[in-house]
Amino acid sequence: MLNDADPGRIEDAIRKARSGQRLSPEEIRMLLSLKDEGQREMLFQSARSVRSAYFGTKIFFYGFIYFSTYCKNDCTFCLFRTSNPLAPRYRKSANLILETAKLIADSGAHLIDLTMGEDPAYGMQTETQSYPIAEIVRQIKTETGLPVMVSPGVIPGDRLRLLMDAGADWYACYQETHNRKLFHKLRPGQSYDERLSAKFEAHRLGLLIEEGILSGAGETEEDLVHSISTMQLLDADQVRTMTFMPQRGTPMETLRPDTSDRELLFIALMRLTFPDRLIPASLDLRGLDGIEERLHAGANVVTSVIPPGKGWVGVVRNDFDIENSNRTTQRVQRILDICGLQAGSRQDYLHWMENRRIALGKSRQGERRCATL
Ligand code: SAM
Ligand code: MD0
Ligand code: SF4
Repeated sequence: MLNDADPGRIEDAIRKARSGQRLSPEEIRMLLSLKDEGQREMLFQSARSVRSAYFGTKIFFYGFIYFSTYCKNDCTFCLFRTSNPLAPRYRKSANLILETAKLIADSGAHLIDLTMGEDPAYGMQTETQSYPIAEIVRQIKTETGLPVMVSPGVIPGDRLRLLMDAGADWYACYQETHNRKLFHKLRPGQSYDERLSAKFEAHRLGLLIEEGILSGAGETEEDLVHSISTMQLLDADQVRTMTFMPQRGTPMETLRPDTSDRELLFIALMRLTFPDRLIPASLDLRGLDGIEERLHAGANVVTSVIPPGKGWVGVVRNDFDIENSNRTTQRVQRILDICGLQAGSRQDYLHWMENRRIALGKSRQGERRCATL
């Protein structure tokens, strides 16, 4: 067993990661179990310098529009699970969605994240063969010109294509864990393989994908090692982790909330493992107060920007730091100033997306060439 308190081994592992070499499961476990403040800071400092090597001081903002909180699933960690009578339920009108998207765009955001529970009301309309989410994507794209991420849950390839044809750029669908047993505890009645292959399919179609896991929801360090390799297998364009927060009226309500220590270590580890990718710092966890430590750990996208006064909710801290305008780009800008960081331009973000698509195109050509061999 490697002695994780041995600074030499930590420096070796960090140096190895920075030179682009893959870390061994032991090294990942060692970095994930750092307790000593000085050693944690060594990891965070290297994550920040890797970030600046690829992104300079540029940070991106994602607006969040959770347009339907109805859901047919019963995830044990989620406030909006179908059998939770305490969940605030709504379906927002297309007009309010569009109005809010324009507000978010005018506030300097780089992308709109359109999220919903797996609400059957937004499924394919058989009689008209129309797909309501695609219509919303098309309108937002036309009105704001911003890149659009869709988080509709698990949907089949033909719907993914309809969303892409309507202008969607990203598909976000988090596995929560890559431990199948834990997955079925967190997402009872759902298929692990279906959820994972939806992301491979989205990539095959040409969408950018975001993978995500929960931290503090019962996973082991071994599970986190497996998550790193699964994220590498997916070649995910954006990777995230969110600290599990207990929700009223859910089976996991009484679990003791975890600190964000593990989330921060995992963010730094993802930065070392995926140096040129996007890694979120979500306002949906500890609000504005939680952003600095996540940027300090190597994140480079501030997500869950929500304008006040429109009755919108978040997913995790559904009504936290919204009506006081703390989830606005203006407030986040102050944190960037403190951290010596700055908001990237729209062009910077589009340029990153273009480069990513080119890289993906090349790797797909490589795969095809191998397949013919
Ligand atoms: N319904 C869609 C789905 O499940 O894919 C989109 C909803 S949104 C992406 C839900 C995400 O928020 C989950 O995948 C999970 O990662 C995160 N989340 C939900 N409840 C949470 C909680 N109590 N603590 C931390 N993260 C949570
Ligand atoms: C966030 N509240 O970015 C949002 C949400 C879903 N694609 C994102 C979890 O934290
Ligand atoms: Fe529904 Fe998504 Fe919540 Fe699961 S995480 S209950 S699919 S909204």
